[in-house]
Amino acid sequence: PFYDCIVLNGTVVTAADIGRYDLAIKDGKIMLLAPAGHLARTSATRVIDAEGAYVMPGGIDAHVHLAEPPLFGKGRTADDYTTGTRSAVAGGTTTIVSFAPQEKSESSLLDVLNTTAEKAADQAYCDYSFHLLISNPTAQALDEFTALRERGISSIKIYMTYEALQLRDNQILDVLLRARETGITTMIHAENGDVLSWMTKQLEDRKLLAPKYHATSRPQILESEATNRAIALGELIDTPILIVHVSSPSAAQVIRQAQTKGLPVYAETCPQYLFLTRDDLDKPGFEGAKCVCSPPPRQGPEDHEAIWAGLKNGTFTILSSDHCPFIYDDAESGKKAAITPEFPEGHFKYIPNGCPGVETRLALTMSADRLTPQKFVELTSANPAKLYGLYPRKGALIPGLSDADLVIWYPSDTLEPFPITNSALHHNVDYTPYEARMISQWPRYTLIRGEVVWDRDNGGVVGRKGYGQFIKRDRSSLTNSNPSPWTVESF
Ligand code: DUC
Ligand code: ZN
Ligand code: ZN
Ligand code: ZN
Repeated sequence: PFYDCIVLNGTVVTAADIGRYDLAIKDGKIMLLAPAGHLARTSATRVIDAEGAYVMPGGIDAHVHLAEPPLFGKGRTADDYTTGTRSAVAGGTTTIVSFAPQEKSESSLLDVLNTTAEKAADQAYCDYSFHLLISNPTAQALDEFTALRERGISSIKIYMTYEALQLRDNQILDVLLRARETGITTMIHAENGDVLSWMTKQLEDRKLLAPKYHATSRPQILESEATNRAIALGELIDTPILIVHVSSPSAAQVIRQAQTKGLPVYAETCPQYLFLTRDDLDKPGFEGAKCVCSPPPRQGPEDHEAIWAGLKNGTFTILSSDHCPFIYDDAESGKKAAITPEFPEGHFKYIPNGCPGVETRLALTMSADRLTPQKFVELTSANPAKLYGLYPRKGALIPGLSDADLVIWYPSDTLEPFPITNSALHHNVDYTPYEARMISQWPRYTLIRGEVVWDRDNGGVVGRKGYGQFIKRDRSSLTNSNPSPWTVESF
């Protein structure tokens, strides 16, 4: 047969279009899109009948934490490159971008990149790249930005909070200027770390320590203030920034204002800000700890509505998982996160911040049925590919150019609504914050470079560890590529 695989009778969706097509794959690439009924079954070695279901470019999750040491000072991440990417493919995600975290004591970013690359080598089920997480922007670290670009790394993440990670405004400016010069996109965790410490002290003084006070310690204003400041610093340097994991309607509003001015400000949100609320942190004992993430889930339906609106109106560029589960009860160290001799009942400030979600991101969002299929692809695949320099190899279905990375869903109304259960997931975590939540869709097949790696009804995860490749990335294609030199005289 001429083709390796054909997908017949699909409702093929990209960020731009939707229509009934047959699709042909050869040598791991999309080779042809043809009107439905055009391709003979005998033309390919493997035939997949989509039966009218959506066929989309595979999910790209540009915010995933794997195999990280206890950088937040508490707990190590639960998933490594094997379990995290296995979970990804079972949820329809074909490429992840995870973090290569610099600790303050490490001066060379290239060393950090090499260490992380070793952790991922021959381990991954899906394709992957890294964002460099910068906690100590020394002269040496900044000088290495050019070398990072040559290694295919075109984005970095910085923090405005957490003692072990927080950069001061002058350090942020140093980073942004060098990022501008080297064509790097800077992701910013925008929460005011000093206000957060102060709020935490107020709660401690009143002995308010249960998990729900995690949310109290991080009110919306602390996010919108930092977001506003991050945008101001980015405007001063005139360089693109992305605000990660936006949870607050007030922060979304600040971002929208900046975008309306024409500033290159991008934003990400996550399912936990569409489906969880502060009440999920308020459960007996330390159960609520499972939904502690930062920023915290907000108050209720009005907050969720504002985030959905931001997804629809373009305020949010991407929808990522921020998959960041931790080992709470660590057999290796014998430590229980959140429990200390001083606070035997636990204390919210010792709960590691993050929850699992790489596997549930697409199914939860699809089942909510709030976005057009094209918008769904834009937010979960095409835009992350463009923003982080993977497009059109990833995030598109352009014959000859795009990898044959696909997520194929069930025909509508063929799955009875069913509950999410942790036992059906593939991560290395003993809970999901979405346990028992009803959904109506799940990826039926996931293909990466033409190979079926997930077949829900015949074998489940059928891909293999080590199949996933490191993908070199170009600069972002969402902004102009050649800014004029930055000078202080222009102010
Ligand atoms: N930020 C993240 O991006 N992930 C987990 C915790 C955090 O604060
Ligand atoms: Zn963060
Ligand atoms: Zn994160
Ligand atoms: Zn989280």
